[in-house]
Amino acid sequence: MTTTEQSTTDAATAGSHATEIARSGAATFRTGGGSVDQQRAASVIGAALEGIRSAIREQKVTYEEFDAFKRWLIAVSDTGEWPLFLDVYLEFEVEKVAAETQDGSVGTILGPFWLDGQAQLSSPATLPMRDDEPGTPMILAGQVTATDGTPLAGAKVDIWHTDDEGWYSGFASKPPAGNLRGVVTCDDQGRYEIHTRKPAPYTIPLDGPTGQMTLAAGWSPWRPAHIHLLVTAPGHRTLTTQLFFTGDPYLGNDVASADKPELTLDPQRTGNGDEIRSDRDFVLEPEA
Ligand code: MBD
Ligand code: FE
Repeated sequence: MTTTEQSTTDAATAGSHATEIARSGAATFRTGGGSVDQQRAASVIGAALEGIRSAIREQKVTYEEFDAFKRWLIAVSDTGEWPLFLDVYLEFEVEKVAAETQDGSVGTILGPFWLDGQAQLSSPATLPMRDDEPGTPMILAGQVTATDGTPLAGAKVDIWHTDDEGWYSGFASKPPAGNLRGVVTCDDQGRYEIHTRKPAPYTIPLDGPTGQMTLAAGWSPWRPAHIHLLVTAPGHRTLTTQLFFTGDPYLGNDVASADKPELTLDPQRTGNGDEIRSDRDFVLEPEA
């Protein structure tokens, strides 16, 4: 994994990095498959194509529109926005299918901005941040247990989120590499405590084809502020989730359709300056 200093933050910069990560299969905690059964290929690909063909028939799509669609698909490739587009507009449906057979805490989509090789920390931990990191100081704490209630000693909480301006380190030029990202090992009772800054709502890049398509349709390009988490423990199924904030103006209108009522935090003031705190336990299902 290389994390180079980027001089600009445009759709193509973030997109090509996300494409590189997706292509490498770095997110191996969830990769699988490999062999494609012919019947499965025919039924899934056939259904997907038929969905598009029926849209063409029903909407009486013109050659001008078909040509614009081709150019748009080429732009998605040129800017490396396939991970962004797929994770914003389709991943939530895949996650719902996966959730049908997953017990334990409620999950949601991974998205395109997870990075491997981040700071390894022990609870209680403070995420890597700038000396003058802007935003409201926030503590997220809780316990990781198995579905039978057993505390999972040594569970890990991999956390990443935007800064107070909505930028992700590793994808935008402003925050330094590794900012507001880390993998926190829980204590011997599976407890974790993470000190960070409250993230801000986020718009997908508006200068790339995914954002342009979103604006062309008059849809909101915003995601509510959120904290991404991967909660892992040996012998247990990884929980991929996000946490949101009560009162966020974009809740219920997430461009990525990934917010769920069960995932909303209601942080309280701790009395230490303007610091806030939320407590959240996670339940992991034993691996099949
Ligand atoms: C994000 O920050 C995100 O989490 C998802 C899923 C898609 C686009 C941007
Ligand atoms: Fe995100």
